[in-house]
Order: sequence, then C-alpha cells, then structure tokens
Amino acid sequence: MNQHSTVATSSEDLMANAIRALAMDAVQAANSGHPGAPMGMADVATVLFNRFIRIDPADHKWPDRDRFVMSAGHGSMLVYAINHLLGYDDMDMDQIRNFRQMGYRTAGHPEYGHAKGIEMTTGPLGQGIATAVGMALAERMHNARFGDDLVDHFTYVIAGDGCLMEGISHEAIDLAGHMGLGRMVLLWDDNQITIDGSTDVSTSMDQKARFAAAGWHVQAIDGHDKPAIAAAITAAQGDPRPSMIACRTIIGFGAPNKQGTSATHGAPLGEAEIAATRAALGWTNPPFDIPAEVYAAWKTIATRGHQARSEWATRLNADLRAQDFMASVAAPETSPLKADITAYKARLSAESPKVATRKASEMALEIVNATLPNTVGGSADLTGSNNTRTKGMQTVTRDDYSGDYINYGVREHGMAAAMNGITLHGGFVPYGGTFLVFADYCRPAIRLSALMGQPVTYVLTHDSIGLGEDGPTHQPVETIASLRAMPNLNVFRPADAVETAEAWELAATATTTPSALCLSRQGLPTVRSEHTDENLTARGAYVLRKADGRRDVTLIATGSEIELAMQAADALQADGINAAVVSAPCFELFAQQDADYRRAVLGTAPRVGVEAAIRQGWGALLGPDDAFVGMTGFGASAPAPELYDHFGITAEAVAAAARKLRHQT
Ligand SMILES: Cc1ncc(C[n+]2csc(CCOP(=O)(O)OP(=O)(O)O)c2C)c(N)n1
Ligand SMILES: [Mg+2]
Repeated sequence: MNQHSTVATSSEDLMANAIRALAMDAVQAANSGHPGAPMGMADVATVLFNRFIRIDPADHKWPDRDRFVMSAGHGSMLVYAINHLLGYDDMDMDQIRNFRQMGYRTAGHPEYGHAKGIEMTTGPLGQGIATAVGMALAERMHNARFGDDLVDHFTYVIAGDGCLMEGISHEAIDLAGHMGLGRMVLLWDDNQITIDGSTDVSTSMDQKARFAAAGWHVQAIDGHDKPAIAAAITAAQGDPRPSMIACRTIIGFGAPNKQGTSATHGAPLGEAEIAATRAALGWTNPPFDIPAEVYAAWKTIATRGHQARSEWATRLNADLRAQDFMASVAAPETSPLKADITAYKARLSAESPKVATRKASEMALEIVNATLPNTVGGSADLTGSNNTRTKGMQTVTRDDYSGDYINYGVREHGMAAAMNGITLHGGFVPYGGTFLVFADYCRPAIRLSALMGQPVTYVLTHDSIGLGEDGPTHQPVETIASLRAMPNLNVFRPADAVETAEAWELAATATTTPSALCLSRQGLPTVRSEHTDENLTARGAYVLRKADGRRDVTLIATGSEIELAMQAADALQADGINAAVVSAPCFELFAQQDADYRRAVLGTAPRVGVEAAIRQGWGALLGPDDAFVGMTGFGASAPAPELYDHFGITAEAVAAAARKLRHQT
C-alpha cells in the first residue's frame, strides 16, 4: 500500500487493515479511546512483526524474546489488536469487543501484568522510551554474562510526537547513545499531529538532528511504504548505534474525511466515518470479524517465534550455565541473604558504630552485593554522596557490558525509568541513588515501578535538614510524605546501621514492591545495641525502648529523630514520666501488621511523633489530640545542629510536648 492508495494489494496490507479495523471498531464500541495512532502506525507495526519480531505467544516470558514497547500508550489498541491476531490465549475477541471495560484486560492504556505480551505499562508519554533503554541495556549486560546463544534480542519502541517532546526522552536518548545500545530501534510515529493540532503549534525541533547529536543512527521513511519500512529496520539492525526511524505517517490512515487531523487522535471516528473507512480500505468484514486468511498470516509470526524459542531451549539445555541463567531470571533467593544480614547485624549491635545511614547503606550493600549475584548499582552522578558503589564493582561501558555499576549521569528520571526496564527485562536486581529531594525528578518512573510492581530500590540520601549547609533547595520536607502517599511503595527511613541492614534485606529480596530508602547524611548512633535475629524493620514499627513501668507516653520517631526521642525519654524518665519509644522505619509495612500487633506497639497512652519533615501522613500513627514535632515549611542553610535548634526539632521539644500531653489527660 502506498500513500495514494488505501486499498489492500498484499497479504501484509490486509494484516495492517485488520489492526485498523479492530482499532476503530473497538474505540467506537467503547465510545472512547484513540484510533488515530494504531491506524497510522498499522503498516509499520505489521512489517515489524511480520518480518522481524521474534516472540512466542505460547511462552510470553521467554527470556530471549524481542521486546516491543508501545511508548505512545494511548495507542493501546495497536497492542491489543496485534496480540489478538497473534493468538495470545488471553486476548480473544471478547477482550477486544470490551475494550476499556471493567474486568477486561484491554484497559485504556496497556497495563503490565494484565495480559501477556504487554512488556510494560505505558500512557505517561516518554516513559516507554526511557524504560526501553533499560531493557536494551539489560539485554547487553545479560549477553555479556551468558553469550549470544542465550541472549540475543532487540528492543523495539513505537514513540509518538508526545514521547519525543517529553523531557525524559532527552535523558533516555542521551543515555542510549552514550551506552551504544545498538539493539534498540525506535520507530517514531512522525505524523505531525498531537491533541492540540499540528505539532508546529508547539515545537520546531529537528528530531533527526537531535537523535544524531546523541549518537544515534537516524533514518527517515514513508511510514506507509512497506518495502521502505522493512529496509529501514534491516539497516537499523545492522548499525552498531541505537536507531531512530522517523516514520512519516498519516494519523487515522484510511479514514477518508478525518485522517491527518487531530480529530482521529482520541475520539471514536463515528458510524459514518467508520463506514467510509471500510469502503476506502476495501474492508468488507463486519466489526470484530477477521477473515481466516488474515489470522493465518499473523499465525505464521507466532509459528516462527515458537520455532526460534525451541531452538533457544535446545541451546539452553546444552549450556553449562543453564542453571545460572535460569537463576538469574528468577526471584532472588532470600535465605542466604537473610543469614548473612543476621550475622552482620549481630556484629553491628556489638560494635555499635556511629555512622550516617547513607554509609550504613554502603556497609549493608557490601553484603547484599556479595550475596546476590546479579545486583546492579548506580547513581545519578552522586556516587560518592549516595555511597552506592561497593568494593570491586565494575563500571558498565559501551565497550564492556560485563560490569555491575552504571554511571547514569545527571539524569534522575532516566535512571529511574531505566531501572524499571532492567527489572522488567529480567536478569538483574537494580538499585540507584540520588538525593531524596530529587525523588521528585524521578517520580513518574517511581510511580510506574509501584504500579507495575517492579522491585527497584531507590537509594535516597541527604534525607532532611540534617544535610545542613546546602540549604532548602536540597532539604526534603514534604518528599517523604509524598512518597508515602504512593500505593505499593515501601518507604524506609532507618534509624541506625542495624535498621539500614534490615531495610536492605527487605528491599533486595522484594518481588512485587519497589523500595525507597531515605538515608541520612549525618552520623547516627546505633540504637539497636541489643541483637535480635528477627528483622524488626519488616514489622514497619516496633517498640525500641519499653516504658519503665506503666506507659505514660509513647514517642514515635523515624530515622535520625530516633536519637532525639531516646534522649527525650531519658529526660522524661528523670521527671518520673514513663515513655516508650517506637521506631517506625516503614509506615507501609506497619499498616500490613495485624491489629493486635499495631495496638500493642502504639499503646493507649498519648503519643508524640517526631520526624524532621511535615506532619502529613502521620495520621496513620497519631490521633488528632497527639503531638508532632517536625517541620512546617522549608528549611534553611546552616550547619545541621543549628538547623535542628532553629526549627525546634530537639529532645527538649519532644519532652515538652510529652509533658503537655500528660497534663491534658
Ligand atoms: C506525560 C503525559 N502528558 C500528557 C498526556 C496526555 N496525552 C495523551 S496523548 C497526547 C498527545 C500525544 O501526541 P502524539 O504522541 O503525537 O500522539 P498522536 O496524536 O500522534 O497519536 C497527550 C498530550 C500523557 N498521556 N502523558
Ligand atoms: Mg503525533
């Protein structure tokens, strides 16, 4: 099919028109959705799948499959139509017919885990590109460990104008070019249309020059010319650089009156235009009815992939490292790490070091990295501050992917998305560092870690005004609360080296929950000087210091403020007030404990919460009449001890708040 004729002349044309028909009919049935992108990119996607992609719908987790990411997630019907036509057993026509309906796998945007063949959740524009960079990097790293026989696949991305306008694309493109990810192929849906109309209302960017400047191989083609599409993908595969193919397409291709306009972007075409499209495409089948010959054509892709997968399985069986390979793509073993961390905790409790929890994190990581064979560290240019690089780690470079430490550069958002891609790809357990306050620079990707249930660990140091002189731009006050607000994210704020080790054990062996470790810059004493085998941090909160006799007041703190709570408890004791101190390193895990445990920890006495951050979120632990000692606004630039005094976050203030509550009851 060329630009001037819409009528199918080949089997591949029919395969593409099947995508168009399913997309327009499903959106019409749902009375919502985005037909334009699937119709516009149907030819590119058909050629990609028909002539290149290696996947096996009968084994959707085959580790050596090609990865396909629909970064322009609003074009979800492209993915669903393809997966239906390929014969995935969980994508029957009922799913297509019930696009965007409750209880079906065909959600408005592709959701990871809802159906097979969806490699990641997309919809927030730009995330797909940046996550795919992580997948492509993981592919090379896994290849460096297991060789071409076992790891040898491509990462394909379809991205729209929106994905390329998003800032995260800049970080991702730069990182991919720098890392020389030659097996990444980005197909840009260059339709010159976004929601507000023509792209020239908002951008003058020369995208091809931008990619070239970042070290990419760049081509431009007519995205409806199948031989040209095939030739470009072949050239992309052969070039050692990551490849961008600008595919000039017509959004809503085939809809005679609406194609080429933003009217097709995100609304049903309407019955009349759908009828006109059927006529223009020569597509005579009723909605949700696909000719057998079209299914047969798509089926050959699945058959080819199945064959490739069985050949791969034969190679795996013959490979001496088969066991190691399978272990690398499975969840990490928990018991060896538990044993090592428990022994380490006993040493810590005996030695009681005074260390910053960022340093304690490095100490724990020495054990994590020695015990788990496939951790991959990194930092967004703050390695020495985040303490993320342990002894013997080797840098991953474009010339040698066998390393285990990634210099993500000053690209927090790109780092976070790449880590999602690394876990989604499989083979590695990633963690990466930045300052806690810059978690906001990663937030959309952290949100996807949580939504997709990917066990990425965020190492977030300099976690309060305790960082001192760098001042309010660098001092998180609302960041912890905002992270706690996110579902399925474990936010840890450990009080000492022991809790930090416990938090790391939980983070490194998590399987469906990402972790944010909030770590201090300043030194903190060991408060867990009495060893327990049990990982108390796993409880979320626990009684660190029992009241001497009947509990008069409960002081609850996290991280660096535990030290203040302990001092306050001493002061209260001198006044004859029995205070218990509760350490609460992870609110989320505490909320998962049974009610009896939670009641026992929190007690019935009045409570004082203390955290060098805002109060929001403490409603989980404090009642309306309880007190809170913390921040109410931004910090300031000064040495840390002066800041604590200035903002009234002191042992005296905690003790005073406790005394006041006592008098009120
Ligand atoms: C981060 C983000 N911002 C905004 C949106 C809302 N949105 C969805 S599609 C779209 C326009 C995308 O244009 P383009 O990528 O060119 O897609 P096309 O119209 O060509 O299908 C916008 C703004 C979004 N999904 N994600
Ligand atoms: Mg567009």
